[in-house]
Amino acid sequence: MHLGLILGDQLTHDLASLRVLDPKVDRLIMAEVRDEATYVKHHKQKIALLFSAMRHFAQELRDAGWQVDYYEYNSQGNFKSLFDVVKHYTNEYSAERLVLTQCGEYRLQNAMDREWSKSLNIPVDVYGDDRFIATTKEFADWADGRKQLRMEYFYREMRRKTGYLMKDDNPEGGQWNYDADNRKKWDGKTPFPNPPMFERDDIDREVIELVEKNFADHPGSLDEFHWATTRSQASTALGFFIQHCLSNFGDFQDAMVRGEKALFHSLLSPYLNCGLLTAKQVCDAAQRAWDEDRAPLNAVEGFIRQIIGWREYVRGIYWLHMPRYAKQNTLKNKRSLPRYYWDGDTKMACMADCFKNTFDHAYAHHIQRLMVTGNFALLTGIKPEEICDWYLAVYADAYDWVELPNTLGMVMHADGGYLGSKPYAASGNYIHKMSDYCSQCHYSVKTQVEEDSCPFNSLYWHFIDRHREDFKNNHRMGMIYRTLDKMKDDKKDRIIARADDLLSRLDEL
Ligand code: FAD
Ligand code: DLZ
Ligand code: SF4
Repeated sequence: MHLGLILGDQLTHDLASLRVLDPKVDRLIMAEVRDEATYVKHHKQKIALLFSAMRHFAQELRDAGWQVDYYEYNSQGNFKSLFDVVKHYTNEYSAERLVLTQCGEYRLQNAMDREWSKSLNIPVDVYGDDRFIATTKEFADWADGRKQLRMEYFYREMRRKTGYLMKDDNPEGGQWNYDADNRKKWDGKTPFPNPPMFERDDIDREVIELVEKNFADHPGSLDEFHWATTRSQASTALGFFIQHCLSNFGDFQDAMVRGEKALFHSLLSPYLNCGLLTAKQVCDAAQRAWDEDRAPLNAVEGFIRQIIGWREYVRGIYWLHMPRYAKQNTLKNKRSLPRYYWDGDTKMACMADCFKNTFDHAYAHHIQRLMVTGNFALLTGIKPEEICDWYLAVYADAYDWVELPNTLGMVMHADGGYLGSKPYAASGNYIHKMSDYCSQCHYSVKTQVEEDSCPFNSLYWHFIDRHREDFKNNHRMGMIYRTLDKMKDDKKDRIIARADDLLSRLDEL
């Protein structure tokens, strides 16, 4: 008999490994283990969501006729790692081989490739994860020979491959990308939908108690744990998004509003990443909304682009360049992560709101991650490794394959501009333009060098100034350097001095 290992982010019935196993003779194992739950200090909601979704999925598999051995956290045997569990069951059943679908994370796949087969003394068969639109080989072929990659060109390939928003060989509406129409500040009128809050069942309650007890020192709170933990709840979440949010998703995609968790964002990433939903299912639903005239093109295109474009693109980069990718630090950052990334306590209103969303919900929407907490880490020169570990820990959707390129590449520009052509550095002005944060902040977004001036304002110019050598040949940065060069010396000196002062006492801001 063969043994199939189903990982916590592989909760999909049509998984490649399940297709080659036979429920009549083979067995499946799933396991909650300390190594996976603590390789970073995952947010309590991330662990609860995953353990509960794993337990519900095991039940679905049994209902479908599979024999599943499910190892609950800290139960008999006290196994610490997936390997310990697998070894136990391969011995117990004298399994002839272990079968699995490729891991999402290099860390685990590499350990399997190097040690598992040898130590288990049986073959380990790994099948490609075909829940993604592109295979890793397809991406590598596309990237081959290109010095710099651009998401836009890869995305067009994926549009052609899937047929989403295509009319014969042309994009719907005549344009591939409607990003320019997706940058409105919230109009103060369009009401925010209330995302569904799912009722908790016995499995949820048991897991929540387990997490409270065993992971008390992990970040975040379980008080508002509303994530879907079953496939059917995740489908409800998808239906809700398509019906109530998608039509406004495009216009307000980059907007931020104090106290508003998600605006018109989908909140679907945790389900996509653990397998309760698939990319195809989600994009099919968006395409249907377009076909039936239920949402405008800038919204549907913007949404589909995030999934078949960005999501696939970052995964391709990850597998093409790991493990080297994780070690890059092109801007030579040395600073440690300020205290408030862990306790949320800062006078900067924008940062405080993003941290609150993060700790209360294990969620922040893209612009909060990119242009607030990420931008601040970029401007202040935080070590990529520390900020990457933070993003990997605090979000319910965080897995290395998607978090790392987004943080190290998109936010920190630590890959030398391989993933994105220009750093997403911005002063307080951008945050002011896209949100209502600044009107209620201790700091003033209008000034640069006063005692209460917005920290982003001087830190922005400090970043631009100190990285002149890194960016002087980047034509997309030309205007910025011309503005800096036109600045009067004494003004520039005062801005740099203000930023130096802030950098010397970051924890106090
Ligand atoms: P929506 O705005 O509704 O977008 C729809 C879907 O598109 C998302 O569910 C997601 O699957 C996909 N998507 C959107 N943007 C991206 C992107 N840049 N990369 C990959 N997929 C994308 N996303 C993760 O899934 N896991 C992560 O660990 C993660 N870490 C990030 C770290 C940083 C520093 C940044 C800037 C972004 C990160 N993202 C990550 C991307 C993005 O912020 C989240 O996917 C998104 O906020 C999830 O919320 P949502 O489902 O409401 O997204
Ligand atoms: C994220 C996570 C956590 C918190 N716990 C488990 C676990 O106990 N068992 C498991 O199989 N998977 C878990 N995961 C997801 C894994 O970390 C993920 O499957 C690997 O990183 C490979 O992508
Ligand atoms: Fe953030 Fe600066 Fe605005 Fe305060 S003034 S909310 S720190 S951008």
